[in-house]
Amino acid sequence: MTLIRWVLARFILFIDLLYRPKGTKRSPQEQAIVDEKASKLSLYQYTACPFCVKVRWAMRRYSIDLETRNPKENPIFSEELSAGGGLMKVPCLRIDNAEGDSEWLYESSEIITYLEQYFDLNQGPVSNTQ
Ligand SMILES: N[C@@H](CCC(=O)N[C@@H](CS)C(=O)NCC(=O)O)C(=O)O
Repeated sequence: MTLIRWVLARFILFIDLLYRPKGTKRSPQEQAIVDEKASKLSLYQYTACPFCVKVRWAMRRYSIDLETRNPKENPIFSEELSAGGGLMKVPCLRIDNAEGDSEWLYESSEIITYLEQYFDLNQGPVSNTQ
């Protein structure tokens, strides 16, 4: 079982490398807006989880540099995820707001949809209105 898991993890990492998308080119000013907005978000994820790879591909495709936190590698991240999000499940997007509270969003497809809306990715140049 451990061997199968190991092989599967290597396969996922290989596919991740092989099909990793190219990034979005922006002006330095536009990228700075994206980076500032990204600083309010962090992604709890595992390296070889296919759903996490899907979210990381979207981040890469859109050139969104989120902080990634691996609960398997850091017990603090593990505690944050289970206490804050309520589930020990990845991927999970943590959204920190101005009041110091956090929202926790599970489900890879919902995370990608959230990123597309938060960064206005389907509506041309990035704005800093959020
Ligand atoms: N439908 C979810 C699936 C996420 C999922 O199954 N993640 C696995 C890791 S690959 C996990 O965290 N499992 C632990 C659990 O479900 O408690 C998504 O698209 O994000």
